[in-house]
Amino acid sequence: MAGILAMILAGGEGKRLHPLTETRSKPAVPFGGSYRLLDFALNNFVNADILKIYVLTQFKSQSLNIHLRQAWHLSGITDRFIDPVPAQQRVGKRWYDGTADAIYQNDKSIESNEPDQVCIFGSDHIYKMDIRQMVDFHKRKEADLTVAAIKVTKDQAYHFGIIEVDENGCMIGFQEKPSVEEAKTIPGDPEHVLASMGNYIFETDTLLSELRRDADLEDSEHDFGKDIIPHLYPQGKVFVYNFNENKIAGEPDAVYWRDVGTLDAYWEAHMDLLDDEAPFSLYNRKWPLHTYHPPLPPATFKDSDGYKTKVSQSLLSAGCFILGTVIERSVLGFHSHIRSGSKITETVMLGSVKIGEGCRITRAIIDKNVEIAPGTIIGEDIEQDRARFTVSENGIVVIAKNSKVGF
Ligand code: ADQ
Ligand code: ADP
Repeated sequence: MAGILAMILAGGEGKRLHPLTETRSKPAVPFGGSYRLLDFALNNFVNADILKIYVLTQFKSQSLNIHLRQAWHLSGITDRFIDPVPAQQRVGKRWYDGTADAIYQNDKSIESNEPDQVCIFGSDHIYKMDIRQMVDFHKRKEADLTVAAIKVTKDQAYHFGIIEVDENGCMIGFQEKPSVEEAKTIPGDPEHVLASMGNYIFETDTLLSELRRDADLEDSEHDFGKDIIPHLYPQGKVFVYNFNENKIAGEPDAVYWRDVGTLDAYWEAHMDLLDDEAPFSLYNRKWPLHTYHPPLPPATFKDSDGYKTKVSQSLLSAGCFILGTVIERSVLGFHSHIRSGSKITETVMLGSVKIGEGCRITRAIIDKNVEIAPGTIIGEDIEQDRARFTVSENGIVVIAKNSKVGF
């Protein structure tokens, strides 16, 4: 994989994940107790031995930078690197426009590495992909650009770039976020569309010439989905890599790819981790999920004040300290402290949350550094919760970072 350069787009604002993205960019949002969203894209590259990686940041990137330094610091005597690249106004006094502009503004970094191919991947999704298999496909097809794609139900079409493909895997149609009515369904399968995953492999020459051409256009939004792909595919050398064919040892046959762009999707993806037959496993030793682990003691469980601690179908991270509490179907980040007589159900805690005695919390997302007073009840009376907190469409209560509740 020596001739490959990776550029991970990690500047997303994540407006629909508010308030989780009030203080951090979307790729920095914690996930699964120990990880951040960006970790999944990074693991896909690192586990595929692609180790020249730029991470392009823009909005509220401080916690992402800290995480990259703590978890993903590559240094030393080789030419491998994982480097954060903040928006630097290298082309005039402006931040990044669309995703293509983010890459265009860093064209000199591409040139200086002299790669044969450049992988441009998003960092907003939960999935495992052996990117080597997509690179092999790209080379076999002698493509100028390869776009990764996955089958999704038609009702989701308006979120994605929708692809039409011929029998050789060549792209013959592309609509960026069409309406559900207008989206082109898969031939013979009117319920599904083929969605772009926002992951691209370019031949370096094609990429640089396309970016420079597009940069001069006044009516362009400088976005891969809106501008670059629609211009490039009619030339006949854009191919579509079917993600369903990506195979990783130790993984189930069905691939998993989860957009966690909304609070409900974020919560549901956590519940997926807790199923008996979890569609996304954190345990495959052949595909380790690297991340930063702070120096904390193991999770500790004690019975207290006559209350028994009982934990089922849950993930608890290091530093958790649980006294006399019932925890069901929940994911607790580092350093969650819960005092006796409480019950926590179907709840996601992002870390350093303190919960007092006798609380009942159901179907909630609790951001970092939140303190909850003894006797607080959350998630049982949604109308009352709506007055105090953000509540998602499906009724998940979200408590913002640093909140003090009930004091
Ligand atoms: P979108 O979902 O709209 O569509 P977009 O907002 O362009 O995705 O974000 C793509 C990636 O780039 C994300 O990882 C995001 O964090 C990052 N990003 C966004 N703006 C950025 C900027 N200015 N600088 C740096 N990083 C930035 C895209 C495609 C669709 C495809 C979906 C798949 O356009 O065709 O179907 O992704 O989710
Ligand atoms: P996270 O909640 O994502 O884990 P951390 O608490 O680990 O975030 O780190 C957040 C970092 O961002 C801290 O270093 C903090 O000082 C910095 N930070 C937070 N808000 C701002 C802000 N408005 N401007 C600049 N830096 C900020």
